[in-house]
Order: sequence, then structure tokens, then C-alpha cells
Amino acid sequence: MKNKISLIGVPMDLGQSRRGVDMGPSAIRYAGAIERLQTLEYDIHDLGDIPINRPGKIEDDGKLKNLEQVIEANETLAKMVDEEIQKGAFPLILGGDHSIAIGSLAGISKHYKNLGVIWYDAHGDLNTSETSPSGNIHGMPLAVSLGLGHEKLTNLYNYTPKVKPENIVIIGARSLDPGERELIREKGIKVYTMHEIDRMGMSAVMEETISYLRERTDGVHLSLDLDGLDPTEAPGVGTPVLGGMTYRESHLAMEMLSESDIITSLEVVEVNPILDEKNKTATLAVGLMGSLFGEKLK
Ligand code: HAR
Ligand code: MN
Ligand code: MN
Ligand code: MN
Repeated sequence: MKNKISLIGVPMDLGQSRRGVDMGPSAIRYAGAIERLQTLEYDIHDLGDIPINRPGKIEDDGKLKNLEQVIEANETLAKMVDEEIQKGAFPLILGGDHSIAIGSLAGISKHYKNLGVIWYDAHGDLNTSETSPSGNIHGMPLAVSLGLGHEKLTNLYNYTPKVKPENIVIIGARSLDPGERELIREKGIKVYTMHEIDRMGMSAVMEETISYLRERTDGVHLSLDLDGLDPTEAPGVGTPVLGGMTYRESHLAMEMLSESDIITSLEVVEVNPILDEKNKTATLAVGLMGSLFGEKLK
């Protein structure tokens, strides 16, 4: 992994309907993210938070809630991420809700021929405005990055698609909408649901994931949605789903990724301090970051 890390906070809560996830970047910083990585001897630069243009009244219905604000913030994010990679830094993006993956991937993917994506999440985030049951853009970023959905989202940063379906691995899925299931089938996207994780064990899941992505990609973005973990361990999320991955499983997954050295960018999303218990979820997120960035190897 690169020694230079650029941290970018994205206090975005307009991609869904529960307020508070905009405080995610502060909560993760407060839980000691920067110190944790400095201890591992990384040269980490905190670029602060991207400004979010919050409307007086937040849209709570409609097909694509707060579309313009989500686009604007993601354009800023894409440009920043792009510049940091050009400078040779590893982008570490702290959300915010998962709609920010649209901007992350837009800024990252132009640097790779075959960017791989690990989507660690209870959800597929593969809805379009047609299939979305909620109109929440945080349920759409992976579809958008495949070039599916509203044109203003898919064309963000002036190119589409950002990722190929065969370069994606979804881990931890247990809440998929009908349209998402269809898309997974149609595109042949690799998914390890909780069923496979239970049957195979996390160790085998990660071994397969790593060798699958190593064969076909030249960089891997890890999109870490904290609701991938079980809500008993990660309660501070807006859309909890029972039966998730444990802290131990997630810790192991991060250590195996660290050993494999395939990860080239990271985003940590959906931490909502208002719904949390004493910053438990942010603290857990920092623990996982420590493992991913090589605590065990030091
Ligand atoms: N699938 C549902 C929807 O589209 C819920 C999506 C929830 N997404 C996140 N990110 N929390 O994974 O509305
Ligand atoms: Mn998600
Ligand atoms: Mn999720
Ligand atoms: Mn360990």
C-alpha cells in the first residue's frame, strides 16, 4: 500500500432520509482514525470536509431525492480524489451516506483500465430510479457506476461506465430488491450473500475474492458500508439489517486484504452517530481501518 494517504471527509446525508450520517466523518476522526494510521507510520493528510449544499427543506419524497445536491458534492469529490491519485496518494474517503461512492469511483476509475470493486454491504446498492423502492440515491451508486440510472449521475465527471460488472464483488448482501436481483443475474455480478459466508466461512470467501480480483483488475476500491456488519455490533447505521457479518469476520477480511496488498482506495460510509451508542460504530470502523492498513503486519 502507498505510504501517503489523503483523507477526504464527505458529510453527505442527502442520499437517504435519516439525518445524522453527515456527522460520520467527525465521528470517525474523533474515534482516532488519523492517530491510528500515523502509528502505522503512514503519512496522512487530512484535507477536511467537502462542503455540502444543504437545501432549507430536505426532499423526503420523489424519485431521486436531492439529485442536484448529490451531483454537486460528488463532482467536487471526484475532482479531489482524481487530483490526490495524480499526486501519488492513497484516497481515504469518509462518509456520509453511500451516494458518495458515485464521486469516489468517478475520480478513481479513470486511473485504471480494470478497476475492481469490493462492495462490503448488507445491500446491493444496484437500484435505478425505476427499480428503487425509496428514491434514495444511496441505494443506487453501484448501478450508477455500471452506467445504469439517471444520465446526470452516470455521466458524472464526463465518462461512463466507471466499472465493469465482472470486476465487482459484493460481500455480505442480505437485503436485495427484486430489480437488484435481476441485475445481478443479468450481469453475472459475483455476490457472496450471508448464506455463502455462513457456509464457506469468511476465510474462503476472502481467498476467492482476492484471487478473482487479482486475475482481472489493476487496482481495487474497497467500499466499506458499516451496515454490512451486524447491527448488534454496528448499531449506528441508518438502514440496519439483522444477520450481518461479525466484527471478527470483518476484522479477518481486512487482515486478509492487507496481506494481499490489492487495495488501492477506501471509503467508509453510513456511520450515523445519532443512531450510535457511544461512538461504537465509528470506533469499530477505525479498528477495521487499522487492520486493513496493516496493524498485524507491523
Ligand atoms: N435497497 C434499498 C433502497 O434502494 C435500501 C438501500 C440502503 N442502502 C444503504 N446503502 N444503506 O447500502 O432504498
Ligand atoms: Mn451501501
Ligand atoms: Mn448498506
Ligand atoms: Mn487480528
